[in-house]
Amino acid sequence: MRHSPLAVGLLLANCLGLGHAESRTYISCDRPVTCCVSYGTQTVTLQVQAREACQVSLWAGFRPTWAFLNGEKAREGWQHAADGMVVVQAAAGDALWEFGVGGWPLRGDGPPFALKVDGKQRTLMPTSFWARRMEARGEVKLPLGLYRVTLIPAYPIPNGTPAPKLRIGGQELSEWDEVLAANGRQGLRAEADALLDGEVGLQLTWADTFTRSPMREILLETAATATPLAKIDPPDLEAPGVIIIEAENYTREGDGGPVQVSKGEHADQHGGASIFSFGPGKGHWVEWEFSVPTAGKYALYARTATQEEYSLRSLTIDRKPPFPAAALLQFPGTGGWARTDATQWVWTVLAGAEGRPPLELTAGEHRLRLTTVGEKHVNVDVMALVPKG
Ligand SMILES: [Ca+2]
Repeated sequence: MRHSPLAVGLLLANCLGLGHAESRTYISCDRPVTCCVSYGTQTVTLQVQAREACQVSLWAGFRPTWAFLNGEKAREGWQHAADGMVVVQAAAGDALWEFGVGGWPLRGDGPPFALKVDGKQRTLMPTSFWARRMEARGEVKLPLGLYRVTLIPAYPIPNGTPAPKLRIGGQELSEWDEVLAANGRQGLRAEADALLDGEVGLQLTWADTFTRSPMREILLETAATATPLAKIDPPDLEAPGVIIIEAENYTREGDGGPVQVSKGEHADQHGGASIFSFGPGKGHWVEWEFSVPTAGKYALYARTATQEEYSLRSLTIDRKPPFPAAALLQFPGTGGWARTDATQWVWTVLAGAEGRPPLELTAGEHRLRLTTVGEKHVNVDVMALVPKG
């Protein structure tokens, strides 16, 4: 933090000043008055509660180049005495004085900046400035997907400046990596992609004192758009060459869990069991090892149930996405968890249909992994690899 204010709260009962060990007077006044002083880096804030007009002398430690009184520029009513001392003519009542060095800080409305999605401007974000904070708000409509978020400052941000915070779609991003963005500008990229859907509200707050607006634009870049999986008729599991992967026979899991194995607690389970508690931990993955007797192309089917509106998973085969859409597969909501109602188990096809390529598998051992994206559960009963002619 650039500002680590030393807050000095004091009640001055009389005309006495408050000093310290080196006999410096921090603050003094000619009438009984209540004051609170806080020191930042090259800023000083003085709150005064005075019953009558009075004169307050304050040690700032610098010669101020600007002052605000109650948020308004104050060119009068104060003066720099000498040696970092500032003398304020305080009126009766409450007052907030701020002093600092450098250009006049922005207050009130500032210039709006652009919010771009995949290079196209979608909206303008109006800005507002306070003593130690700027804020910008906006809204944009987006398809369900993962988005890379980059803030493009208007000028190089000095070292030691606190990090901005961006609330976007209910998530708060506050960890940033410095990157060279696609538009050739230095940017701050969120460490994690944001999962966004529908009307997405944005609120950027930046806790610092700004003499000019620090923001040029916010860039959202689509990392993956969700691919909805359609509910389909069950595949023929008895057909020649079909490889069955029972969900309950998973090999390992990580970054969340543990998944629970249901042995008869759910309706009509293939193989007598299924898994539940898959998710909601972000990034929770489950992996299955399976053996392919004959090399070839295979469609991949899954039987799942979820009471959620939908549930997102990424798919990898041997730790790699087999095709781009595998980064964000959207399992459909099925109306329940299939605890008692077997119709809540629904088949979908992940690969080898609906425009997605089949899996090309060599003979031998392979690993299939599903990783939670977002925070929604899905129950999995069984998966099937069906040879594609
Ligand atoms: Ca099963």
